[in-house]
Amino acid sequence: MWTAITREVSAALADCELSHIPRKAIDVALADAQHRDYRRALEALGCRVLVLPAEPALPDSVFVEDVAIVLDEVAIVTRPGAASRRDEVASVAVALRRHRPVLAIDAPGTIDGGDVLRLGRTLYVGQSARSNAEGIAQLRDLLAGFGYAVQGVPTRGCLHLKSAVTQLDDDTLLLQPAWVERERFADFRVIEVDPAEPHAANVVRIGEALLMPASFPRTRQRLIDAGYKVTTVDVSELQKAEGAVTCCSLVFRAGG
Ligand code: CIR
Repeated sequence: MWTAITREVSAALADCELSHIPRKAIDVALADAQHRDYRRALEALGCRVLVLPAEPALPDSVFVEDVAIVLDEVAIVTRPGAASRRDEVASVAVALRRHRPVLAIDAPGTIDGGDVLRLGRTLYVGQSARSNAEGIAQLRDLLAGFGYAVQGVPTRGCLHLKSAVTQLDDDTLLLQPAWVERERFADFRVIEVDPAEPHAANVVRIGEALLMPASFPRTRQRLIDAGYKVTTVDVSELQKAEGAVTCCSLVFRAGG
């Protein structure tokens, strides 16, 4: 059974961190409605969706992906690169402790979960403005005993590694070649985003199904043509906060 931890949109979402896109007015009520649709989409794909209450004082707290890495054996709560986001961690750690032993990244290490792409027993971690060498080294040490390798990957021009590359199936990645070198993933088949849709590489994979933003029809068509089953959800207001679809949930296997 798939479980997805999510958190309701903060009323302060408009005060979010922004790194690579200009600030635009965000309709928080619409963001809230879109987040509900996102949760319904996850349910339709077979997830049991847990919803943490909104954190009114933490603008980016809807983006729960960044505060934890959840593996089959263990969860790691991160120390987010943006100081404004560090108070998001504690409540997610409480929720995770019901499902996994929980370990933590400590200062001066930083990691954003959006930088962590697990492919089999290797965790690729974006060497971004949010995830530093100390955080990556700590993650490597924490996971060595569980049989996971941790490998840093340079990124450029994007917020997180998973802005640039996500997994479509065990052998295939969806990738934005302007933001990460394709050669870093030489063992994988790669489908590139449509050049007109630079932000389209971020998709949620639940088993055989994919969930992606509605705003990338060309890339979606590439995936459909390649035989994937693709569901879309309108996340325009969350995209204005530099979020997309993976960032709004922590998906893992739990319970029977
Ligand atoms: C931030 O800059 O931290 C938020 N405004 C957006 C975080 C999106 N997270 C993600 O894609 N994993």
